Amino acid sequence: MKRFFHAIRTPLVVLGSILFLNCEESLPPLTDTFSEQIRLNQIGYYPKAIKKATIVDGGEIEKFMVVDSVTMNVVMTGTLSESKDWKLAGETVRIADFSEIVQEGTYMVLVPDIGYSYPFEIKNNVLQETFLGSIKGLYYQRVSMPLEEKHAGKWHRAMAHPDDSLLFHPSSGKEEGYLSSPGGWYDAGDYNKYIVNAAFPLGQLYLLEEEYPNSVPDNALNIPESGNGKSDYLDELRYEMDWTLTMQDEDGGLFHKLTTKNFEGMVMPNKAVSQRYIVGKGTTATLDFAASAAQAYRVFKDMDPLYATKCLQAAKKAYAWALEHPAVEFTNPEDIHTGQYGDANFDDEWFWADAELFVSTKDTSYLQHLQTGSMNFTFKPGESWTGFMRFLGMFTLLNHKETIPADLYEKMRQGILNSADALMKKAAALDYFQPVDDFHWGSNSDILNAAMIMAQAYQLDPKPAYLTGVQQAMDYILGNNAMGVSYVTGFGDKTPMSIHHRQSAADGIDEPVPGLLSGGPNSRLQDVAGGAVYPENPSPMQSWVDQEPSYASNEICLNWNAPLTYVLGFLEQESN
Ligand code: 9MR
Ligand code: 9MR
Repeated sequence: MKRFFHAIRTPLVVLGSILFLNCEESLPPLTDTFSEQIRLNQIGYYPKAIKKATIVDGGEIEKFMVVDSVTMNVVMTGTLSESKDWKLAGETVRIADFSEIVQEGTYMVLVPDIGYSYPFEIKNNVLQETFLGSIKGLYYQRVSMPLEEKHAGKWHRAMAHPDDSLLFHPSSGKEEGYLSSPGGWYDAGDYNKYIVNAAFPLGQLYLLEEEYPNSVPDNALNIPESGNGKSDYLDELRYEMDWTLTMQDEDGGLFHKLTTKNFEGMVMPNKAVSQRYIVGKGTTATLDFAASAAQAYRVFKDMDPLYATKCLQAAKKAYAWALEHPAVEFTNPEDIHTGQYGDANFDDEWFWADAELFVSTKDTSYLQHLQTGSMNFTFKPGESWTGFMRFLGMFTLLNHKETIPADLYEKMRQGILNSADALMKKAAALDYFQPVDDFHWGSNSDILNAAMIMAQAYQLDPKPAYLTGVQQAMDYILGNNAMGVSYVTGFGDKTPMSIHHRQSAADGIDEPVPGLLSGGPNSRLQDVAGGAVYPENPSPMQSWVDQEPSYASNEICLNWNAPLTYVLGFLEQESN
C-alpha cells in the first residue's frame, strides 16, 4: 500500500489525552487506496461499543490516529498494543483501541507508514441497513416467481422452477403421482430445497421476531408484499414456511428434500431445468419441521390466526409421525448427489420439537418427553444443523419462563450462562476476539451461532461483556478478520465478489446478489477438488478464497444468513 512521509507534529495535552496539533498538510494525502493492513468493522460501531482495529505487520510502529474523514481532523491519537503472534490467523498484529470516540461521525484509522483504513461510521443504528440487507438477501433466493426489477433492481430475473409437478423418488416411499411444492428459498448457491435447512434457519429467524416483535415493519424491504400492512419480515419468512408445509406427506412425515439428481451447472435459475424429485422421508426433517411450525404458530397468530393454526396442526401431525418413526436416518440414495443434510443423532431435534410444541400447546406430555433427555450446553464449531437445534429449544423455553418448572429454568439459565462464559473466555484469548478455534465449512455461521448464545446470555444477565462479545463477533464478520473482508456481499468496502452462487456467477453483473453471507474460512479445503486455488498452506483463518469454484469457503447458504440476521437484529435492538 501507499507509503508516505512521517510528518512531525507537536504534541498538545488536551483534557488528559495527548492530541497532535493537526495542520492539514501534515496528514498524508488521502488516495483511493486504503491499507489492507488495517482490519476493522467496515460498516461501523455503536457509540458506546468497544472499538478495535487490528494492524497487521506493523513492525515497530507504536502510534495510531483516528481521523474524521469529512473534516480530516485528527480526533484521537493512541498507542498500539504490544505485538501478538496470532496462530489461527497466521499473523503478527497490534491492536488499536479507539473506544473513547463516542461522537457520531465517519472516521478512518491512520497508522503512520501504513496508511488509512477504510472509512467507517460511529453512530446509533449503525447496522440497520446491513440487517435489512441480510433479510432482503433471502428475498433474492425466492423460488417459483420472477424477481421484478422494481424489487430486485439489476438482479431481477425470470420466473424459474415452478415445482408444481414433481416426481417422487422411490426413497420418498411413494411410487406414483406428483407433488406440487412451489415457492420457498433456494438453499444456497445451488437450486435445491432441503427441509432440514429450511426449518433450522426459520427457527433462528422466528426467534428474533419473538424476542423483538415487529422490528421490521411493512415497507422496510421493498418486496412484493410491501404495502400490505404487515411486517415485511413475516411476509418474507412466510414465503419459506409456505413451501415447507407442502413437503408434509399425508401421514405427517416430511419429505427430506426437493432436488435434482446432480447439481446443476453455473447457470441462471430458468436455465437450470433438470428434472426435480421429492427425495426421502426421515426423522430429522420431520422433527425440525414440527419445531419450526410450532414456532410459526406463535409468530403468525396475531397476523393470521387461521394460518397459525394450520401450522400448529401440521406440527402436531409431524410430531406424531416421529413418535412412530423415532430414528429414521436420511442418507442420499445411490443416484442422488446433492446436499445430504444427514444426521444420525436425533436428540437435539427431539429437544427442539418438544420445546416448541410444549410452549405453543402447553401440553405437558412434550415437556415430560423433553425431560427424559440430557442437556448439553457445550457449543461445538461445525455442528450447525446437526446439533445447534438444542440451543434453539433452550432459548424458547428460557423465553417462556412462566411455563416451565423453576428448577428446569434455573438449570438451563445456568447452562447458557456457563456456555456463554466459556465462549467469552475463548474470544478473549483468540485471534480477532471471536470465539471459534476450529474453522469448518460455514465457519462464519459458527461464529454467529456462538454469538447467539452470548446474546441469549445478555438477555438473561445484561452484563456489558456479553454484548461486547456479540459485537466483536460481528466486527469479525464485517471486516476485522484475517482476510480483511466484510463477508456480507455488498456491505462493506471489500466484500466477496465471486461467491459460489449460480445466479451471481451467471447473470453477467459484476456485483454478486447483495446481502448474502459467504461461508468463510474452512481449513479442510474440500473444494480444491472442484477447482478452488488457495495459497500454499493457508492458516485456518485465511483458508478462504474469493473464487467462484470455492464452494467450501465462498458459497452462501440459508443457515448462514439466518444467524447473521438474528445477530444484526439483536445488536440493533440492544446496542444503541
Ligand atoms: O455447487 C455445489 C454446491 O452448492 C455444494 O455446496 C457443493 C458441495 O456439495 O457441491 C457443489 O457442486 C460441486 C460438486 O460437488 C463437485 N463438482 C463441482 C460442483 C460445483 O461446480
Ligand atoms: O454446510 C454443509 C457442509 O457442512 C457440508 O460439509 C457440505 C458437504 O456435504 O454441505 C454443506 O451444505 C451444502 C448443501 O449440502 C447443499 N447446498 C449448499 C450447502 C452449503 O455449501
